[in-house]
Amino acid sequence: MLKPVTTDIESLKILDDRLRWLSAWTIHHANHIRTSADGLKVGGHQASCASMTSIMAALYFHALGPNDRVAVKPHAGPVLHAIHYLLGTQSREALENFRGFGGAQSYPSRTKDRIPVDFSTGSVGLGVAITAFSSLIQDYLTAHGMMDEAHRGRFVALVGDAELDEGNIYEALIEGAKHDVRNLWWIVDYNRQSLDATSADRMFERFDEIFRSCGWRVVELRYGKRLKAALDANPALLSWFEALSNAELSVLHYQGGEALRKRIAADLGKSAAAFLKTHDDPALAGLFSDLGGHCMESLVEAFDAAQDDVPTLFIAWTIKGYGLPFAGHKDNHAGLMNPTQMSAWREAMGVGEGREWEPLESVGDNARTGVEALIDKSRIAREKRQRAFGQIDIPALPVPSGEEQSTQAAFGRILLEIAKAGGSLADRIVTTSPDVTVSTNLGAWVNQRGLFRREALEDIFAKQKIASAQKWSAGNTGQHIELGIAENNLFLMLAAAGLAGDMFGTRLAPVGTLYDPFIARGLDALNYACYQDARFLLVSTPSGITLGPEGGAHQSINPPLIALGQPGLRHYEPAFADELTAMMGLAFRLIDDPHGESTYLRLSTRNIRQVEREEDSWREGALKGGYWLRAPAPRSEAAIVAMGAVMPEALAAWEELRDDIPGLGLLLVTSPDLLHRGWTAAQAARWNGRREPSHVEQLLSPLGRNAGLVTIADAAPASLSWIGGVLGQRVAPLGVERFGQTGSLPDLYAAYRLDGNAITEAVAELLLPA
Ligand SMILES: Cc1ncc(C[n+]2csc(CCOP(=O)(O)OP(=O)(O)O)c2C)c(N)n1
Ligand SMILES: [Mg+2]
Repeated sequence: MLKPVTTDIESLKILDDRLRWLSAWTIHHANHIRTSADGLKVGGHQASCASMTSIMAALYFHALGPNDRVAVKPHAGPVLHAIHYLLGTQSREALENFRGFGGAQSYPSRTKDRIPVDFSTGSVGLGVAITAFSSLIQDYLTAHGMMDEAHRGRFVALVGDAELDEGNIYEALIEGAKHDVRNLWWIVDYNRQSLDATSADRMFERFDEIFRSCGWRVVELRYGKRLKAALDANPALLSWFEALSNAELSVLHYQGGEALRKRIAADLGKSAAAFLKTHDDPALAGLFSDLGGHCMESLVEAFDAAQDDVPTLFIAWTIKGYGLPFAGHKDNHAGLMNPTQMSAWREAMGVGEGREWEPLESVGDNARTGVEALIDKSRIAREKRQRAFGQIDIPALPVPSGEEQSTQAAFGRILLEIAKAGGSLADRIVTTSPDVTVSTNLGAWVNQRGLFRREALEDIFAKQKIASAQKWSAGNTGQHIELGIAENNLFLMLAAAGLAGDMFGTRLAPVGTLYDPFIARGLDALNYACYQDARFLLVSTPSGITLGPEGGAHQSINPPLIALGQPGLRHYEPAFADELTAMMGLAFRLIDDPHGESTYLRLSTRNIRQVEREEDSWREGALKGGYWLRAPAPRSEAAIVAMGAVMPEALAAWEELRDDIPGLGLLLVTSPDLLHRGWTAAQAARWNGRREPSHVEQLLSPLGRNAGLVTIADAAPASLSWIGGVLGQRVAPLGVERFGQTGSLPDLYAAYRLDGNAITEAVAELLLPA
């Protein structure tokens, strides 16, 4: 083989140019060349891509190892596609269809893109933070002997500087520091521009302090080698440069060499005369564009120097739109080169007309061998990793005994029994909670299985023999990861643990608990977890105004509606402990099934009398979303439709009304979410010629066509009221629509119309002749 004529650095610079070209061209093609079916702007972010191509070239063609995983800044998605195009793992067809149906996705997507995407990104901040949790999960797996040490990797986040305003990053930073997180690189594309404007100067150097105080190494790449040498030789110029505000510097990048000359001459006068004499305008523009994040030597050196496992923040100074006509312009975030600009830039980049998609177009013969060698040597995964499923044996789970039980207490007891029994499921469960472990009944599980910490941590209270129901010693065999109160972190942890099968080849069964109202606090992170098809069980308790004395701030109202609209998450709200057992068994199976999903169990602290079962047919209905707790007579004119903790009221009302309304039914709903999904899926199937009625249609069909339904739930009434639309039956919806408050259950249920009287009145009204 011929020895490459170019050095690796030169080849990396060529790859940088190639990535800048291909990403910009992909976006240009989608906007200006592909025919538009709807006249809508397709969009894309040429400036955000150009800002990062040097960093990404240095990473993907030099620094990354085979086990490293990267969360790519969402707006640099086209650069990732261009990298895989050079590797031969992305097709031209997918790039030509960028942002089109079935084409390369606008923002990297684990599930939708055909190239391997380690983390989906899009909602800024979340992709950064999840890398910390994935690193913790890697530590967890290796500590538990579930992953080979040799397969450990580093977790890299490519971060936009404005992304650093997202609070969830700091929540993750703090949690990571508590857990002594390692093997993390967060690389900031410090172009000092956001979407709207240039970033606030006052944050300069603050980020360094914040990260350093959390134990991170901070590496600032402000200057490229050439610029550094020029400034070192000219202290006045250095001070001048460092005094420029973000906006001033951006303006100069945009205006170019002539403006730089004028400004330097005006500000520095004679002291800069010699310097200006030796630099013409293009040389000036080139020199001042040599920021650290565009200097291949500096990037490679910095990455090579950070080979230990200390978490590291790289602040790489860059220019948004580097090399493009709108470089540095504050409005360039969604800016697109017009066809004239593109054509001029094509020529400047040495790309022949009609040869725009040639991967190594413009790479001269001398350089080609070296460039190809680097592409071949790139150690990143080229294929999507196999998703691991079917790894956990799920035994029959026990039904806790007791005439009266709450679903929350039953949850704790079921987990305890799993812990005591041991086995495959018990070993794969990892629990986590944001400081509500004890109050959501995870305590008994933790006593059995311990807290996870890489370094052992003694329970000082236990050592001093101070009585406590909780044993909180921690070590690297523990199976509970305790989090501080940050619900974003809970969902990011569930996302990371729920992707263990995809990322590390070992499926975990993550169980996270929190109070139901605080789902809202972490909602975007929950959506993010589901978007990536992470698999977990979310247990949300207590819920509703049934929480009584805790009052309105803790009484959740709308989570069932959230669940109704959340893809990838199945909501169950059991009334009885045996239903809960069945649901937990299924939830674990769904975690470990390629066609499964995550489960959200909305539980309650209310002790309710358990029902006697004569046979087992309820179970199938309970898992499908509902069953008749009291069967209606054929063509019955009314039914009560109830969910969850208010079941005693529904049963009492049914007892009271059954004589007056013979054939009155009581439908117990366990999942409005599943019933609704089944209904719409059956409709869609009918359009395709299949005529299978959905579960909810089957449930409601024995009732009379004009039957009245009283729906009741300790939640927003819209959770159930839609049921009337299934067969066109009339509905009187009961539920909670105002904020809750403190009170006893009889007081609250009366005030919010969740009691037997409300049901009786509603049934009576429905049955009155119109
Ligand atoms: C949570 C969230 N809020 C808002 C947006 C819209 N948005 C996309 S990019 C962006 C600015 C990004 O600036 P920066 O992180 O500095 O990236 P770059 O300058 O490299 O494009 C905003 C506000 C988003 N994607 N996610
Ligand atoms: Mg920016």
